[in-house]
Formats: sequence, C-alpha cells, structure tokens
Amino acid sequence: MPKKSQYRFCAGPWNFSEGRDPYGPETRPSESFDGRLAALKKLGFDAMMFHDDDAVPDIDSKSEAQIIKEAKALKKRLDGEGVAAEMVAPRLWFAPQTIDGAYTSNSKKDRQYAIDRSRRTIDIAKILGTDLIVLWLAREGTYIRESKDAGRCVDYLVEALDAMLAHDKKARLCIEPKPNEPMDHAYIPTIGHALAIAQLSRDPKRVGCLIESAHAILAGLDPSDEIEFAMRFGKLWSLHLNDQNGLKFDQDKPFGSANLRVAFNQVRTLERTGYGKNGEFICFDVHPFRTTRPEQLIAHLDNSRKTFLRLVEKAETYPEKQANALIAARNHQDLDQLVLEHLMGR
Ligand code: XUL
Ligand code: MN
Repeated sequence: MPKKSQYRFCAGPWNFSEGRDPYGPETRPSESFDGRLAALKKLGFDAMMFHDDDAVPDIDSKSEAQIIKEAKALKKRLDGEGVAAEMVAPRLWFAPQTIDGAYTSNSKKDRQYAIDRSRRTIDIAKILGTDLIVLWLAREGTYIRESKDAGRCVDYLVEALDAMLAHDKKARLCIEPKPNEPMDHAYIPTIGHALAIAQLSRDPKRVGCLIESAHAILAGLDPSDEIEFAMRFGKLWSLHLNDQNGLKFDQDKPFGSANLRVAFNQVRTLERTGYGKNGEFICFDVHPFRTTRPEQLIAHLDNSRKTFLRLVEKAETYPEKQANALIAARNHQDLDQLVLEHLMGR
C-alpha cells in the first residue's frame, strides 16, 4: 500500500456562524473567540485562518501601535495552544469606504483606504507568523456595468497588488476568486483570471490563488479542474473545501454534502498533484446550517474532515488499472459506472 498522505486542517472563526441570513436573524448565540479556538483544538485542527478584524476587532478605530500590540497578544495565545495562523485576509466589504468597491472604487480616497487596510493586514500576518494574504475580492465588480470602467479596474487591481507586494518583500498574495455574490459580476471570477492578473503585477511569483469549491461551482466550473490548473502553475497555496448545490446563493455546505462525486474528484486531484507537500493546509470554509442546534456547533467541520479522509481512502483504492483499460477502449459507459460502484463501496 502506498504511504498515506498527511494532511493538516484549518478553519476560520467565521465558520462558527450564528445562522443569520438575509431574511432572518441569528438562530444560535455567538461563541467567544476563545470558545472558537477551543473548538478547533478539540477537533484537532492545526491552524486557524483570519480576517484582519478577526485578529484585531474594530481595526479601523485603532492606532497602528494598538493593532501591533493586539496582534502580538494573539500570536502568544495561538502559540500557547499550538495552533498556527494560516493566512490573514483584509475584510474589504464591510466599511462605508468600500460601498462602491474597494481597490476598484471610483473614489481615489476609498481606493487608498483599501490599500492602507491591506498593508495593515500584511503587518498583522507577519506578526502572526504567516506570509499568506488572502484576497477575496468581494466588491470588485459591478451591479451596474456602466458605473465602472472594466479596463481601468484591472489597472486599479494591479496597483493594489503592487502596493502590497512592495510593502513586504516576503508576503504572498493569494487571490480567492468568486464569480458573483455580493456583486452581480465580479472582475476576477475564476482561477484563470487570478493567475492572469498575477502576471501583470511587479512580482508574479508572489501572486497565487486559493480555490473554494463552492465558488468554482458558482462559476459553472468543476473545482477539480480548477485545482489541476492552478497546481500546474505551482500557484495553489490554499484551499476552501465545501459544497454548493447548483447556481444559487453561496451555500458553504459541508464538504461532499451536495455532490460526493465532485468532492471525490477534488480529493483525487489533490492526491495526484501532491497538494500539501509544501505545507499547504486543507481549510474548510463551511458553515453550520441555520437549523443547527448550538450543541452541534462543530459537527459541520468534523463531518467535512471525515468525508475528506474517507475520500482520500477512495482515491487511494481507486481501481486505476481497470479504469485505464476502460479509458483505452473508450468505454466511458462502464468507466462512469466503475466510479459510481467504487464510491458506493463495491
Ligand atoms: C466568501 C468567502 C470568504 C473568504 C475569506 O464567499 O469565501 O469567507 O474565504 O474572506
Ligand atoms: Mn472562502
């Protein structure tokens, strides 16, 4: 038997959400940060991912000295628990300055706010011991096409990447594409767009990507093809595994919950391409269902990991020889059934 791959797992504090949706309020009490960290420890996860204001709450109202002080205290707290910080992401979709976009806002002042906040994010990441900065470009796109100049917005995005790359020579920028929500159309909807814009930056080697399963599905793509593509460029630096039932709002379901075969193909691709061998984590960007009771607050994370590990076994025991013979004979009918039989346990 080949040696089992070793994976390290990660989740964010936002993955213990309270059940609010656009039509109704919270359905669970809010867990404290300490409670969330303890939950990850209990699960045996290795790392936590952060938004800048998960790490330093109310960041916009704090001085640089205060931000540094709080980031250092958090680092101590994480070290004490033996939990690593995987990445830090600037939350550029909440503040009044980002109503009309962040890096691509029509207002020069607001674009500057987004860049300044991203620089602070990089400082926090450095203190937390990670070089990975995740950019989910939430409001970089349009509701009203004619309100923006799409070409100029590419220039603005490159300016922002360049400012971040110049701020810290070691930081790596990891673009997390999503085709829509909150925007009607996002400017960086796929991994192809993320890797293409990386080439326009001052240091393309330090601009890579993060694939979220649900975001790829929302773009009408197969997440395993997106993974394979990014891995060919050596640019898949993080991963948000979850699931999504078709083209609707971003569901962040447990991994494999909507389509086990699509999940299997993601795991098989990760196994085949050696994801994780350079220290990358398996992060689950999953949320509890709105109906989840408070006492089940970690079940979606535990279950996602269970499914992931079961699918690693399925990838390891996949009948390659049989499959290859069917591929050579162009017998796709039986190949299709072979995959189903394998997943069903025969
Ligand atoms: C949004 C999303 C974010 C990013 C981090 O859909 O996935 O949680 O992963 O900002
Ligand atoms: Mn995500």
